Amino acid sequence: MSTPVKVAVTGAAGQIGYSLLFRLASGALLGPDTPIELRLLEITPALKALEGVVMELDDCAFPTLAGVEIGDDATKVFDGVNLALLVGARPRGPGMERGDLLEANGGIFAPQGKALNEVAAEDIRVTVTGNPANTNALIAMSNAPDIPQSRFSALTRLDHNRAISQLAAKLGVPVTEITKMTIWGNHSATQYPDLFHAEVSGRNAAEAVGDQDWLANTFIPTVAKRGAAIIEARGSSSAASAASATIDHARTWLQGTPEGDWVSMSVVSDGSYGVAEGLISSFPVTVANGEWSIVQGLDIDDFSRGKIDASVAELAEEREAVKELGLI
Ligand code: NAX
Repeated sequence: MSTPVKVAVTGAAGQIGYSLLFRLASGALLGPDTPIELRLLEITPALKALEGVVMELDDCAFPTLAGVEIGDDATKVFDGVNLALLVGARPRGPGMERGDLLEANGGIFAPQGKALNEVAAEDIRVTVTGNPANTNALIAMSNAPDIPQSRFSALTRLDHNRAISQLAAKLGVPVTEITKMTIWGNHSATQYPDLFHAEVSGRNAAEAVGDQDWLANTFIPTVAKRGAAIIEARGSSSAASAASATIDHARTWLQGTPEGDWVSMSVVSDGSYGVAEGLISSFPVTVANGEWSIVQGLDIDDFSRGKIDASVAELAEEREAVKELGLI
């Protein structure tokens, strides 16, 4: 077996963590031949619960799990990590305004960005799942000046997977027939799941659906509000699906996209498709040799333009707010 890959998970005692850790440890990310070392960060009051989770990890006797370290000090936990999955975040509490939420999360993601900058491995890759994911990733990136900006990303793969699943169900085809799905913009209710570039068995998805009303008034809101629908049904937010998407995202980043397909990743904008430079926004991306590239040259019609602009405007507002708070 090769040298273990060191993977940090924050918020490891939370709901998503409870699903994510077991899949990571069992080889779902790196495969059966690469050992993984887990570095788990929690806040002090959650460390005891995390010890219980580690007992369960031990009890699984996963052949690929080379070690587990836990702690509440980011500079110790992140030391030498190759991949950081930043899941722990401050949820919006009752009466909390957006500014309060951004400030509370700034208090988490600014120091975590600094710690990664100081102690992570040279090849560090960072994925932010904790909400507001795009702006939290922007805060972490801005506080890690020595790490290339391309190593920061936020999770829109869950939205991407939801869009694939909804489209496949509508057309009665297996999910494997759907390619080139794109989520544009922010991981929020303003996100834009785009069927105009997606394909079903190689055919344009919007044409295959042939129902603009379904596309605009059912598909887009169903995908964008799926998180709320799950809370309504389950009584708590998506956890196993979010963990699964976090693994899909990281696996694609490490292993690449297949020929003729792409995925949705929130990455730093270079100005492509009119998305202001420096925002962390969701784009169609291909990945090769561990590096992502934004798919270029897609035609954006007026309908899509309006949707992308609205979501990007929200990201720009969030950036202004965290700038004013001195977080970036
Ligand atoms: P939980 O509240 O169950 O767990 C969060 C954990 O983070 C807690 O154990 C808490 O102690 C820990 N934590 C808080 N501050 C921390 C810090 N400074 N360092 C380390 N750990 C810290 O939430 P869970 O359901 O696991 O969701 C985690 C995050 O994912 C939330 O922000 C949630 O909104 C977000 N989600 C993002 C999704 C996406 O697609 N990007 C979808 C699912 C999910 O809603």
